[in-house]
Amino acid sequence: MTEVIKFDKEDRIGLITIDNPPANALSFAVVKGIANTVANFVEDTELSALIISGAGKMFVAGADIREFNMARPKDVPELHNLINSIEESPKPIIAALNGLALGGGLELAMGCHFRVAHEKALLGQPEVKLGIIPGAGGTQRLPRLVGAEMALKMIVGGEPIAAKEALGVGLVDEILTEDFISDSIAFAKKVMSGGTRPTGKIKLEITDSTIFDKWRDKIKPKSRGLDAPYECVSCVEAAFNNSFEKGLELERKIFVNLRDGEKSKAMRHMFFAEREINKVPGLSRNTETLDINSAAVVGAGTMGGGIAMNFANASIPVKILDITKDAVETGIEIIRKNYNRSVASGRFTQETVEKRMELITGTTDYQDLSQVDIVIEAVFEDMELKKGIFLELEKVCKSEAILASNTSSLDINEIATVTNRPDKVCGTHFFSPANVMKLMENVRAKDTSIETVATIMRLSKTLKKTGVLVGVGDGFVGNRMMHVAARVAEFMVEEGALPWQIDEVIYNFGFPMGPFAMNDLAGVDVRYSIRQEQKKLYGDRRQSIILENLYQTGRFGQKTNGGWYTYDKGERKGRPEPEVETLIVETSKKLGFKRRKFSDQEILDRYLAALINTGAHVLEEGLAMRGSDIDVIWNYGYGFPRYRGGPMFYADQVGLDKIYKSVCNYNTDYGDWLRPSILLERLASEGGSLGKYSID
Ligand code: T1G
Repeated sequence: MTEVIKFDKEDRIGLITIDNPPANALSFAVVKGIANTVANFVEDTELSALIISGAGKMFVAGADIREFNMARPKDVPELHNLINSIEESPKPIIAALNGLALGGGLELAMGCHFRVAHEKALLGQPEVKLGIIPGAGGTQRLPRLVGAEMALKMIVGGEPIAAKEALGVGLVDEILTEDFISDSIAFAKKVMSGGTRPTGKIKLEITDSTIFDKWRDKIKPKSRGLDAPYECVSCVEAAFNNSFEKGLELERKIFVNLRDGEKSKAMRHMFFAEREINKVPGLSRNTETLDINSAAVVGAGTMGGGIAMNFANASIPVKILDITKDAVETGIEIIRKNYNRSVASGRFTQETVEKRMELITGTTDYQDLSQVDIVIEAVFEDMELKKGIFLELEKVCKSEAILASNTSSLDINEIATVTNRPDKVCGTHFFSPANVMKLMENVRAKDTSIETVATIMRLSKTLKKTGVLVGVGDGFVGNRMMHVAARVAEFMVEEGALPWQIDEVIYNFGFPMGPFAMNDLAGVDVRYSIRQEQKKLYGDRRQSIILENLYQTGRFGQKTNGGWYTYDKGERKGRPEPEVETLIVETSKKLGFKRRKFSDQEILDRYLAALINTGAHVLEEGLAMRGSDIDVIWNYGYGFPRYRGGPMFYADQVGLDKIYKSVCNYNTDYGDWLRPSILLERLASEGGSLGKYSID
C-alpha cells in the first residue's frame, strides 16, 4: 500500500485513510492509491462496504493544486473518472468526513453513496477562488443533493458550510461525534446490505429557471474581469437542462479551459504567494516571540486611530497617546464614529462596539505606556518628530517592549539610533484606512532581531492582516514602486495625456481606480510633501511639475472637494475639471512639451514598465525576499487584479524580454526613474522568472 493511502479491514468493512500531509490533497499518488483500493474492494467478496476517510484535521483539501500544470502519469486515472468509478461500485462506499472536505475532496465524497461527517467538518467548493470551477462532477452532483439555490451559493460563493448545515440540506446523512471511525464503521454496517445510492441517478427538476440569471446579476459587481463565477452558474444550470453524462462533459470542457487559462494560473500563483510570505529565512516555529497582550499607539490621527482599532478588534487592550487631551478625545471620537458605521451596516452589534471601545484608553502621559508590550508610533512623516518620540519611549517603556514605527517611507535605521534597543525597533506599515486594509509591510531594520521579526509577523496574523516582511528603503516596497509609476503617469500628463484617460486605462486593466483618483483619495498635499522629501534622494532626476503646480492651487483632492478631479457634494467619484486641464496645458507649454496623443496601450505599457522595473530594483536591493511577496503587496495594498497575479507574475506572462525592451526604451524619456534593473536584464536574458525569484 502506498504510504499516502492506508487500508484496514474490520469485519466486512474496508477502511481507506488518506494520509497526505499537510492538506490530504488528492495528489497523483493519492488518486492512484484510492483507485487501486476501490478496484480491489469491488472484487473482494469478503467486503460488503468501504469507508474513505482522512488522517489528521482534514478529510481532503482538494485536488493537489501544485500538480495542475504537471503531466498526469499514465497509471493515474483522472480524478473525475475515479469518482465515477466509485459511484458505479456495486457495493456501498461511504465518505467519513473527519474534517475539511473542499473542492475535489467534497466531489470525492459526493461520488460516494453515503456521507457521514464529524460535527466540526466543513464542506465546500472553493474552486472559484482559484479562477476555476469544480472539475470532478461537483457542479452536477451538488445540485442533485442540495438543490439549485444551495449549490449556486456554495459553488459560486466558494465558502464552506458546517456539517450541521450540510445535514440540514441533505449533503450529509449523519453527524458523528464520539469515536469518529468506530461510529463510521457502525454506520457502514447499518447500510452495507441496503444497496448503493448513485448521486448521478438523482433526477433534477427546476422550479424557477430564472434563478440562474438572477445569480448572474447578483455576482456582477464583484466579478469584473472574472470568468469562473459565470461558468459556475452555467454548469449548475446545465445540470438541470442536460443528462448527467452530458452535464459532466460540459463541466469537464469548461474546467480544462479555465484551468489552462492565464487567469487561473495567476490566482493559483497568488494562493501560494500568500503562504510563502510567512517563510522567513532563520525564522522557525522555535523562534522565541514576545507575547503581545497590550499595546499603545502614539498619534491619535486617522492612521493612529485605525491602528488602535485593529488591536481592539483582536481583543488586545490599547492605549492611544497624543500631546493634548483634545487631540486624544478627537481621535477616540473618530474611532467611535468608525465603529458606529459598522453597526449601521450590520457588521458589528452595538454590544461588540462597546466592548471594543472599552479596550481603547486615551492618554497624554508617556508614563502610561511603561508596561505595554508594543508601541506603534503613527505621527506625521517628520524624522525629528519621530526621533523625539522614540527617545521618550526608550525612557519609559519596559526593556522587552517592541518599538515600531508606522512610517511609510522614513529610515527606521535612523530612528533606531536614538534608542538603546535597536534589536526591538522595527516598522509596521499599515495601509490607510488601517482598520480596513489587510496589508501590513513589516519593516526589518538592520539591527532588528529575528525574535522581533517573528513577533511582528505573528502579530500581523493576530490582527488578521497580511504581513509581508520588507527592508528599509525609500517607500519600502509598495510605495517605492507606486511613486515611480505615478510619476510616469504624471509625466505622460505633462506630455499630452490627461488624468482621466490614464485612470480609465488603469481601471480597465483591473485596478479599483487609477493613480490620479487614488491621489485625490490619499491627498495631493500628501504626495507633494513626500515628493519634496524624496528630492533629497532623487533631486537630480526629472520632477513632476504638474503635481507641484496642482498643489499650489490648493486643490488637494477629495478633502478639498477637488484635486485632479472635482467632487460634487456627496459624490465619491470625481468628474474631469476643465480648470485642471487648462493648468496641464499651461504646464506642458512652460516645460516646452508639444502635447501629443497617447494610445491606451502606450499608457498601460509605460505605467506597468515603471512598476515592474522598480519591483525588480527592490528585489535587486534585497528589500523584498521574493517576487511573489511583491505580488501579495500589490494585490492587498493597491488592488492589483488577482486574476493577473501581481506585477511580477504579470511580467512573466507578458515576457521579461518584452518588459526589458520597453524599460530600455522608456529609460530615454524618464532617465533614472526607469534605469533598467540588472536583475530584470539577467532574468530576461536567461528566460528566468520574476514571480518565482527569491533571495533565499
Ligand atoms: N493543493 C496543494 N497544496 C495545498 C492545498 C491543495 N489543494 N491546500 C492546502 N495546501 C497546502 C498549502 O499550500 C500549505 O502548504 C499547506 O497545505 C497548509 O495550507 C477537482 C480542481 C485547506 C483551508 O482551493 O483553502 O479541488 O505552505 O497554510 O490555513 O474540482 O489550505 O505548508 O507548504 O492554507 O490551515 C480546491 C485550498 C482545489 C482549498 C487550510 N481546494 N486550500 O488552510 O493551511 S482545486 C482549495 C485552502 C480542486 C477539483 C478542483 C487552505 C485550507 P505549505 P494553509 P490552513
